[in-house]
Amino acid sequence: MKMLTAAALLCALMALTRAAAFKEAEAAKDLIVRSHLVKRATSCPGGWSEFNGRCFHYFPAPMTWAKAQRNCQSLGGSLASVHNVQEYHDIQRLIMISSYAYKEAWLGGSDAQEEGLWLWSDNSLFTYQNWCPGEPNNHAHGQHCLQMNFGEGKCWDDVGCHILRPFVCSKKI
Ligand SMILES: [Ca+2]
Repeated sequence: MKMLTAAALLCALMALTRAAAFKEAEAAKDLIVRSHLVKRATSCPGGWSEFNGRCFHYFPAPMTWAKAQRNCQSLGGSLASVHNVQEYHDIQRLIMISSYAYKEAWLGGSDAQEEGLWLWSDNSLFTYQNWCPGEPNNHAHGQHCLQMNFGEGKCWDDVGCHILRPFVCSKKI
């Protein structure tokens, strides 16, 4: 009898242990699924790099500012806006990694609407600036788009929007 009771107890204990282990495994699985979902919701799509809570992508194919902007829009973004020096350096690094040079590239800045009034194409406020000395100079009254990595300072310059440049898109996560 004692043996039977002991065996029954052992069985019950094993069943309980198994149940607990199963519960634990399910909880772990749930956590993985959840963290995966959370990760998916808070990170950038493949090929995009996350800086400061936004996603950035460098496209090396040169095109006009407007065509570059349209391409960014078709990917759910806009030509990149820049809001501090850290972001600017992050974008410069992105270009360097891809093209092994600090290539001139379009950002989303433009004063085509009103001369001297610079706006970002993603509608964010144009506050941080990194113009090269003497820029923007609106040379020959025809420079309304912002290129980065200009000159020795790798700073900003205004140029004609029709010239062809690689470009950087940004979009929200
Ligand atoms: Ca200029």
